[in-house]
Amino acid sequence: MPGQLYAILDLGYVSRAAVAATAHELCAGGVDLLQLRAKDHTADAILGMAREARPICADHGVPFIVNDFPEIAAEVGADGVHIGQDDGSIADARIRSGCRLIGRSTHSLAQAEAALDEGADHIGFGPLHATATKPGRPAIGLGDIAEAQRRVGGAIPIYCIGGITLDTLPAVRAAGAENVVIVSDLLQSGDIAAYIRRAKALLAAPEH
Ligand code: TZP
Ligand code: MG
Repeated sequence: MPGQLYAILDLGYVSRAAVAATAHELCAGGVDLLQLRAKDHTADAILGMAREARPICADHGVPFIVNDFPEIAAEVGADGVHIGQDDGSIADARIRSGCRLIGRSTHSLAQAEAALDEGADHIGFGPLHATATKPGRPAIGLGDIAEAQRRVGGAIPIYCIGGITLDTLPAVRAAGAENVVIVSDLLQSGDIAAYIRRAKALLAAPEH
């Protein structure tokens, strides 16, 4: 099966005014999931963006995930909410959001296994490489991807993340990754549709 491409519409790279158009480009281009992430915006502002992006994702059949805010996910009827290591339990996020998909960021094999045990529906695993999109978070490298796939990836999807580009993706795949999240390289590419085609071609190629 081809690996999945999870896009994050990150307001560090996309202006507020471009949220709807970018959501449309990402969905029409064929991403498999879309997350709204807006670290320096108020909950009210994020609710407004989520209201714009939500129906665009629905029109394209792309699951829509809200980062950090279970109540906003609930308010707009998102498919999912994504939480970090310090954002409370999966069960609590599920109750507060009412979402069918609860994702958790993980930064080690132990955290990946813990998220599975706790009932996460999918996980982010990384950052594989240091990245300006998540400053201050050390790179974990590619060495644990294959073991994470063995221990966790058979039960729930693992989305490898952090510094993935069209240039680094082949090595990430060769290290055993099935699915990836790409943020800055995709959003700054200048041609989202063409970028997605190239990324998905790499994800469809055999891993080894
Ligand atoms: N979590 C771990 S790395 C990361 C997040 C949200 C950011 C990945 O962004 P980029 O630009 O693809 O490195
Ligand atoms: Mg978070």
